[in-house]
Amino acid sequence: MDSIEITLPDGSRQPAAPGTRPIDIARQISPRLADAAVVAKVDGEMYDLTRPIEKSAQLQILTPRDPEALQVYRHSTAHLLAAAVLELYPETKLGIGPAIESGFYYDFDRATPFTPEDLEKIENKMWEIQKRHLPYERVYTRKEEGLRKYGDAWMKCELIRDRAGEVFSEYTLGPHFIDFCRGPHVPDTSKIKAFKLLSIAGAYWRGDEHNKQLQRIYGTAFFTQKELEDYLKRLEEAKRRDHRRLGKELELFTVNETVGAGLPLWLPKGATIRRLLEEYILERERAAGYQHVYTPDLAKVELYQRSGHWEHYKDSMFPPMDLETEQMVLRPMNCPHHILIYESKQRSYRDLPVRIAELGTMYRYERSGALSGLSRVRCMTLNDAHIFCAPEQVKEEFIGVMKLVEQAYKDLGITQYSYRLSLRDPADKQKYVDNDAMWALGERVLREALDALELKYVAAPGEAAFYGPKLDIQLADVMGHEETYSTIQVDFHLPNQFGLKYVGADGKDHQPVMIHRGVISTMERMTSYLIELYGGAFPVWLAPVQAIVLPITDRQMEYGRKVLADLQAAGVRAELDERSEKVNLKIREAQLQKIPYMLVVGDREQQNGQVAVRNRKHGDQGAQAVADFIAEIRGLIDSKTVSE
Ligand code: TSB
Ligand code: ZN
Repeated sequence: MDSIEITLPDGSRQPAAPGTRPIDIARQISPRLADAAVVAKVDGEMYDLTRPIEKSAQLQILTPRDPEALQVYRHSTAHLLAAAVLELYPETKLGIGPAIESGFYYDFDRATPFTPEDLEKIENKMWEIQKRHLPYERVYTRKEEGLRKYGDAWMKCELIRDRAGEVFSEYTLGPHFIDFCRGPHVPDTSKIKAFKLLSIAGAYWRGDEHNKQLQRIYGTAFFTQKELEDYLKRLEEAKRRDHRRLGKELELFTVNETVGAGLPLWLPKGATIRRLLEEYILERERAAGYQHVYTPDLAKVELYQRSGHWEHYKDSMFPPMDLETEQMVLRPMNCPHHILIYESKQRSYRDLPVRIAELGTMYRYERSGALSGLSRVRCMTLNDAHIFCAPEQVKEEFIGVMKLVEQAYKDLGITQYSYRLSLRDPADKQKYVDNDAMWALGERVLREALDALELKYVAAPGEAAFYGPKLDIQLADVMGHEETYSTIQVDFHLPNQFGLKYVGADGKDHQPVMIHRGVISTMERMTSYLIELYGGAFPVWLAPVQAIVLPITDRQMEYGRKVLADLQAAGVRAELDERSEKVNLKIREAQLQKIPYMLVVGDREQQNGQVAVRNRKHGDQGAQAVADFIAEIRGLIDSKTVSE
């Protein structure tokens, strides 16, 4: 064959010699494209720019504008990292080095632990190699030859042995570095312009704790220095706001290994915030016609066999406990208990909608690697409710829940959120109830409600609950990482499983529809979000300590106690710093605790029945009569003002 045909994304075709490389075609199109090119796609497969094309194919040249190009760029930087580590520490054995959402990592087996100083050295070495403009060259090796060549590089040998096929690809980087790798990569190291090594962590080979522990070096890379700097700034900000760090500093919660991972203990100040959230949402729900109940945290396995949790959700449940004659499980969800409450008496169409709500505690076996502070835990309390209604009431109920969500977000100061329509993955029969008509109906109902409210949303296949589609409200952290908070779910499955009924106007039995909904998510996850949103400086109404009285000397201690008593009598959460420390130190510490108001009292304030008000954000506010200050702070509390 003397000529092949290359088809470009615009549909144009051109003849080329076999062995033509994507970069050659890019050059023909324009020098600018060739310059910007990062990697190619040939017949949809990621492909090195310098890899010969041997048969007619579709060709696409990817530039920094394509998200997939960034992955290749980052993975190429991981190779650079591995090459630098081997130059500096030749005894190191290489594991794998993939791109990840936030950058890349490489796993190393080396007896001596890497130190932060090593990271700096490695980074400098990476720049040194980068300047050599070394090509990432794809070569092919036969299996047995590869095994011989990699010798004591045990992880690479394991990967090679696992590979199907006799021949595999590897990539060289200069005369001394070669890595068993599928590719592709950028054409040469001069393409790599901005990267940074970030941290060192332990990781098990192949993620299995029975395997050897390796050292993982994390880094990130961007196409431009500016993007890298922006990212590093956000990373700093994220560290500053990290709820796990603030949770410790502000004494909000703690995690104790003897209790277990993912089982946080709420300290008094964190518990205050939680109680406020709970009281807040219970009151809103009471006003919206919800009935609150209490149900136990566990039940017999049978209950979950009936609901379908056992079939579709078992992997996320704690294993059952054997009792004398029965098996009990910790509940992963509250729905079955609420269903039994609905079922506990006869319901007529006049009773609908029945809205059963509970701050329901549930237990999920989240994998240890996924756990994080309060945001992903194994024991959680959800602001949960199940609405049992007639089919024609679904839309109105949906709108009612949305109103609750909007009001709650306003009161909590949450302004940035997006909607996600979470659908099943029709191919996954294990994870989702198999009933096409039911899924289609649920999706239609949700889309109609979303359209009626004119909400913009993105559809996400594979994110539904096992029993039905849901509308999830997504909040992002400083790094742009999204999690689901509020959720509204339409369910035709559980009412059917439990044979739920109501007597219609026609005197006949009908089946209600169930709406599962959580307005402010779990207390754990919402608290983690609020800690980060406010960087620990909670709005006055949510602050665990709203004001602290700071006597200048022991002389004003008595007066300080009186001010404290007045504040507490007015329902203000206040403290008195009774230590014989300098007032400046007391102010500094109160400031670090992010207490909204510091009330300094000296002789003058005592004589005039005043306090010298200091705001954590705006500083000195001057002296004020105690009663005036109380009226002001009460105003902020009662109006749930979130700005300062
Ligand atoms: C809304 N049965 C429904 C309920 O009626 C239900 O449990 N839905 S859920 O599975 O989506 O969970 C509800 C919410 O709990 C999620 O939207 C999420 O905000 C929160 N959540 C889920 N898992 C965790 C976890 N591991 N840690 C903290 N919060 C979680
Ligand atoms: Zn539910």
